[in-house]
Amino acid sequence: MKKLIIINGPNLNLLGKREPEIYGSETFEDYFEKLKVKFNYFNIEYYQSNIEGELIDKIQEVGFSYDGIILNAAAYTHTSVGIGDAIKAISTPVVEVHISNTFAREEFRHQSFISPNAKGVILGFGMSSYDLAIQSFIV
Ligand code: CA2
Repeated sequence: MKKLIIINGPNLNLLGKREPEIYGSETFEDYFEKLKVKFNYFNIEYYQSNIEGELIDKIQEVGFSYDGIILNAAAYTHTSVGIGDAIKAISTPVVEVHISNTFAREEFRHQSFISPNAKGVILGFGMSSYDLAIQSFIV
């Protein structure tokens, strides 16, 4: 069974609780339960942190043994050389995910330190972006 992990960055613990017009009204924990049922042929874990170094630690921890990382680094996407370097250093493929279409938003969200070393990028499909990213591991 393929082992995947969804890693969410800062403030994504607020999903379903704040700004529903941008990010929807479902908590990630509730959505994650549905994903586990739908993709029951994958072993899928979930990790969230608001702390850049903790995200890097987790990427290093799983990055040589898991089959895939689905990463929404949230605001660190646009700022973190450290997370970008971590993704470059590991062997597990990373699919970058965003709930919103970052290219339809402010200019500073058009830059990503993740994309150059990601296997692919899925953005703008709401929470379904995670679903689509998991589907990319069906081969
Ligand atoms: O669209 C995405 O998934 C983002 O990664 C979300 C980040 C944003 O900085 C990126 O540019 C695009 C922000 C996550 C904040 O999540 C919240 C959720 C609910 C309420 C407030 C913030």
